[in-house]
Amino acid sequence: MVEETFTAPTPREAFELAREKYGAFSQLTLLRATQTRTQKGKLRARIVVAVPEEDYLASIGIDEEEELIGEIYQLRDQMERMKSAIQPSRGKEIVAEVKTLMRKKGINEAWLDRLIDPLAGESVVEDKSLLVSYVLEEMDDKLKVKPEADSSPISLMLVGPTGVGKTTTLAKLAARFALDPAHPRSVAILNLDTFRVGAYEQMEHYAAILGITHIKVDTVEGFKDALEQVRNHDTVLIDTAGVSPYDIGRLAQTAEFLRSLPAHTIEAALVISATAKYDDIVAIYDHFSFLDIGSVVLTKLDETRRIGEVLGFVLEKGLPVSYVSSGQRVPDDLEIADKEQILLRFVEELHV
Ligand SMILES: Nc1nc2c(ncn2[C@@H]2O[C@H](COP(=O)(O)OP(=O)(O)O)[C@@H](O)[C@H]2O)c(=O)[nH]1
Ligand SMILES: [Mg+2]
Repeated sequence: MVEETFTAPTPREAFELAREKYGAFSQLTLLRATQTRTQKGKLRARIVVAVPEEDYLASIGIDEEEELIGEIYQLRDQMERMKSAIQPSRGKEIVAEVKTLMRKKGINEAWLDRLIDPLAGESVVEDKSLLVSYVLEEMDDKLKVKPEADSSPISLMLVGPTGVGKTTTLAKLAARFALDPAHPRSVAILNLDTFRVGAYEQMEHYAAILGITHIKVDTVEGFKDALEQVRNHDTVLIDTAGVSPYDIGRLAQTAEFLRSLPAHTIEAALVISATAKYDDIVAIYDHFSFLDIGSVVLTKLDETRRIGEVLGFVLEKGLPVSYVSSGQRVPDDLEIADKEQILLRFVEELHV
């Protein structure tokens, strides 16, 4: 019950006011009645009536308010439902957009799918820049680079298709190691590239300038002998024939050389041109898969704007990058692979 006061000239009139307000069916109880006279001498009656609470609340419009609140809640529910109905497709759109962007920049589709698809329904797929950052962070996490051995012996064999820059890279590496002012190394080059006319003579000239050992090898026996001869060198660089992935004869001959390798002492580095397409890179990798590829050398970074294809490849295979080459100049255009630089370059490419 709520107590309410009514005033009128007489108590009866005051009660009638209460009746008027609450209607004939409301359980009104008269609690008190007082009669006063105004200063002008008029009679005033003041009564206090007990009003049932729901009638009182209804009279001050709480009903309407409740209704309104109810409606607001309903609207909110509706909006929530609409939002949750919209969100998955919004996520899907953003996922599609980011995948397209990354694929346009050369990143392998399967790698992206494996990375992004499990994120469905999470808030990261509702924001494009957030999702792009997520992909980049994952690249940063997964990209491996191979640090250069500082004092331990190095035996590196460069393999890869014709024309990717194996011989050029080998010449750069030879100079890098032989002329290192802090730790000059005793470098030997074993030259298995006996197919290309003039290749040996060219390297012989270069080796003479650097004052390093250079041995031509064209049989498996010769290879074993050569390895024996260079035992005292702390750096052995092996150049191989530019084996085209489709040239089985040469590949077999190289494989024969490779089978004669003392296990695990010579690292095979796969030389890949940054201009190559993802599928071609995979085909090349498969052709050299009889070798235990220890690292990847990226060449011709100066010839392309897209490093996404090679980046996608090393990410997919989990192969570390050891060196990057971005020009023909020997020995200048060669650097130890730097993760930040590779990723930074990819990020720059994302924006063009
Ligand atoms: N633009 C550019 N050209 C390169 C790079 N590395 C090698 N080359 C050139 O690619 C061509 C083939 O190089 P070569 O070392 O003979 O390749 P190989 O067949 O794998 O031994 C030569 O003209 C090189 O000068 C590079 O990083 N950038
Ligand atoms: Mg060559």
